[in-house]
Amino acid sequence: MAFVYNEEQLRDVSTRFHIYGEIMHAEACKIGHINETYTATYGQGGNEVRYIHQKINGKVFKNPIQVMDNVDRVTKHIRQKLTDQSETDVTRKVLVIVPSRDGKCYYQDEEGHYWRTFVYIENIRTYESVLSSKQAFEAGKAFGKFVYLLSDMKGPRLHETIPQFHDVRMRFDAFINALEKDHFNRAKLAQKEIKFYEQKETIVRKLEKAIKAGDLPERITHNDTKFNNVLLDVETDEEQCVVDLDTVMPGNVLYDFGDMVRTTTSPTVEDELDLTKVRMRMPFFKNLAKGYLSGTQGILTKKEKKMMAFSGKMMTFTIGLRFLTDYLSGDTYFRVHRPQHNLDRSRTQLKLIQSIDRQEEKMQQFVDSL
Ligand code: GN1
Ligand code: MG
Repeated sequence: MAFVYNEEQLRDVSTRFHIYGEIMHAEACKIGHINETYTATYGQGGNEVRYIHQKINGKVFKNPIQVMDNVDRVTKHIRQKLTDQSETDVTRKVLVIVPSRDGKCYYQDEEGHYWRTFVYIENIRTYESVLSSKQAFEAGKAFGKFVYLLSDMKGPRLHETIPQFHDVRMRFDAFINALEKDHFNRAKLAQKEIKFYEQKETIVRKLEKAIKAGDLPERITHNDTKFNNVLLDVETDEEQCVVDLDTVMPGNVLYDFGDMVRTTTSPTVEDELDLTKVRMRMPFFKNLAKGYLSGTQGILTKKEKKMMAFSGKMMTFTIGLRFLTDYLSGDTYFRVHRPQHNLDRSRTQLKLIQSIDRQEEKMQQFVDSL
């Protein structure tokens, strides 16, 4: 359910970070299914400045300190690389963590919840669905660059902030398990969807096979490359920065590219009710792929590229399956705003999978031609 905005609590949190001004007001951000996010305006030195405060969902992220350790390392690395390349406006191009009063990347409140603060990036916009194929290009470029910039990061392997996050076999088993239990007696309301997802187990097998064959090198990936996690400049519509770094961890590029196919090629939002509108549009896919390959600057292998069209289907399947599993399990994971919301979401993904199925060959042919 939607979270309740507690002004007093936020006021307290605001004093715990290394911010010089005083909080004036804050707004809860409704986007995102997991964490609680607030945009807070401060009076500071006679100016108004904004910060993002976020309460990390401790049920989803069991070890928030590890999450912040990853975010800290990754943002520092990218900042260093951008600075080395003499980029300007670096604080708009990578998130800046505002430390707590005791110099940590987070603050733990009396109830044990973890909070963090980022510098707010001004003059940007995010969208729930794409408005133009140029936006798809920009999203591809942004997340491609992200993987590229992190490809030479040294040091220990990043923490797996959610173990097996994109392990589609595990997700499939969890679905079967929820279905067998059917605790909420909802399976009867989702017969068609259940059948569809069951029959698509071939997707799971194909990915398993590629991983086993060593076709997909481990990379540092973002793992939540939804279009609304790209900040676009208000004036130019050009990508500035990617956000939501909680699931940055070891992965493979199919996770990142696939989730972009899911969120940048259909004109619809993720929970669109008019299913006739849901479809994978080729010009958007083409721009997305061009953007991604320009951002990754030649680091992708032939085998990775060979699976790019498939990745769209695979990730739409994975996320759709998770929505359906959550529906069957009583909506405990994704925040819902209406009954059957998760079922609706799984249905939208189903339509998109069907549309990708019809075009997959052509999509891949295009990638091959690049
Ligand atoms: C969640 O909260 P948000 O929207 O950034 C989820 C993603 C899903 C996405 C589906 C940690 O991300 O994996 O793809 O919802 N994040 C987590 O909209 O589970
Ligand atoms: Mg997220």
